[in-house]
Parts: sequence; C-alpha cells; structure tokens
Amino acid sequence: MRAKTRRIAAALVFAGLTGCGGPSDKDGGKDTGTETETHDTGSGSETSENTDTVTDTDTHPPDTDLVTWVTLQGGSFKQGSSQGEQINYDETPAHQVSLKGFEIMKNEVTVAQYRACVVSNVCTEPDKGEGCNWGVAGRAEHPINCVDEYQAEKFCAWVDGRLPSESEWEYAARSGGKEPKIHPWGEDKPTCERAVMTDEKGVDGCGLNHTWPVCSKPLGNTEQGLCDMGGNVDEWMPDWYRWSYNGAPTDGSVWDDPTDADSKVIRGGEFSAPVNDVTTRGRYYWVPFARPPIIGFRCARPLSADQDAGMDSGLDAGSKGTRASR
Ligand SMILES: [Ca+2]
Repeated sequence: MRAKTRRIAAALVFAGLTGCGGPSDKDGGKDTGTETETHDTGSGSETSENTDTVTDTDTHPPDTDLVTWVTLQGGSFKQGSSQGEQINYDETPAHQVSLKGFEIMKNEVTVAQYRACVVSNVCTEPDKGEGCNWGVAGRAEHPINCVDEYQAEKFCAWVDGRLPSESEWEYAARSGGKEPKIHPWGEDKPTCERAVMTDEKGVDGCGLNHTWPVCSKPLGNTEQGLCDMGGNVDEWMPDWYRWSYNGAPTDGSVWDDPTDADSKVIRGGEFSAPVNDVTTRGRYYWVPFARPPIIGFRCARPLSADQDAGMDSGLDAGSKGTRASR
C-alpha cells in the first residue's frame, strides 16, 4: 500500500503542476538539435553523433524491423486475484476473461525506437529533465519515459499497433494467463536478478537510481521471452482505472468508459518499485496527460488473418511474430 499511496500523492501534485491539458498541450518542438550519444557496446563505449535533425515536414512509416513482436495465442484465463490472495483490493474480483490471440512487443519501447517516430514527424518529443531518458547520452536502449498516454498511443499507431488492453497485458505477463504466475518469471520473490527495481539496500534502479537498457534481466522474462514485464518502467494501459474489476470487460477489450474515472491504468512496477509492486496483477494509475519518469509503454496489435488461421491449426504460443504484410 505504501507505493500506491505515494503514487496517488504524486499524481495529484503532478496534475496540479501541469494543469488539465490534453495531448495537444505538448505538441510542437521537434528534436532539431544535434546531440552526442554514447552507446554502451558491452566492451567499452563509443561516442557517435545523433543525427536526428528533422529536415522536412513529411511523415515517414517505420522500418519493418524496428519492432520485435511476440505472438500470444488466444485463450481464457482468470484475471486478477481472489479475495485473500490479493495485495490490493483493486485486483479483485478475479474474473474469467477470454481473448483472441495478439502480438505484443518483446520490449518496452526504447529511446531509439521512439526517436525514430519523432524524426519521422509523427511523434512529439518526450519531456526532458530529472529522471527522463530523452536527450541523455547513453540511454538509446533504455525505455522511453516521460511520455504521456496520448504519446504512447501515437507511437503504437505509427507501428501499426495500439496499446495492449489491461487484460492482454496481464495475460502476456502470465505467459498466456497461467496460474499463479505472481511474477512474470514465476513465484520467486522479485530481486534485482530478475527485475530493475529498488534493491535490497533501498536504492532505486538496482543501485543506479534510474532505468536500465531494456531486456537487461533475462532471468525475469516470461516464457514467451517478453522482457521487463516486471520493473524498469511502468507501462501505460489504455484502460480507465477503477478501484475494482466490478464491471470490467470479459472479452479482453479495453475498459474504455471514462465515467467517474480520471486516470489510466499503469502496470508492472518500475525502477523505484518495492518488492510488492513487481507483480503480474498489481494495478496502479496515473492521469493520462502526465509524463513521469517511472512510466513508459509497449505496443500490441491483433493477429493478421493468416496468423489467426495458423493459430487455429496449432501454432505454438510465443512464436516470434514477423510478417511482411497484413
Ligand atoms: Ca516494465
């Protein structure tokens, strides 16, 4: 409960600081400067010029290999937690959800991937500043953060996808809805061996006080190979947040009704998350126009007609999703 209380307070403070702006509030400035980017190559580091300067006003589609998709076969699972086993009340009631197969990104969207969208004149720049990865040398492979939910939706549309629904995200985090899968890797308690989180000494980011490059903790992957479904950055969901699952969809769709809601769901825990917050069921929330350093995102998309047919004939869940056309 400690972390949840902290987030509520932070959201309120942030809302007060930023006002009630929508997505258009932050539209504007492209990355027109030239920055020096240091890439960690694993055997030292190299310095290269970032050539993100926008030279025209045309929009461009993404490279076909920009994003790695992982396929989840459709199925039925019990989303949430039962009374007594939950960490927070909002994980209840557990409810049966049936969903179609879909694809989801292997990793949280990186700074480099998001930059490609900005350079293509489609996405707007994230915020900069304390805790933000945009414009910081050496962070190209870190998750993009300091983006609001509208910016996340824009990027996902650019790669021909969308944000995953909360049901899809939990289904993927539990390796296809398996039980109990309290964490993406299973039931062992979260530590810095498996997730970028607060370490045993109480230092955020496993001692670094910030995010790590995506997929730095392969022991924490799901069975299908999804990285950082626990920790690193929380991930934007398109669902409006409510205090329980009463009335939630059961077909895997987005809980898209904003009635009596003012925040969107975020999932997975972040680099400053304590041990109880790195779970497959934990639900948190933030106002959708906020751009805090703890939140990033990944995208999903429905299966193509061919993939749907393939799934019916018995393809394995978790096969790498690559397709030339849809
Ligand atoms: Ca994450």
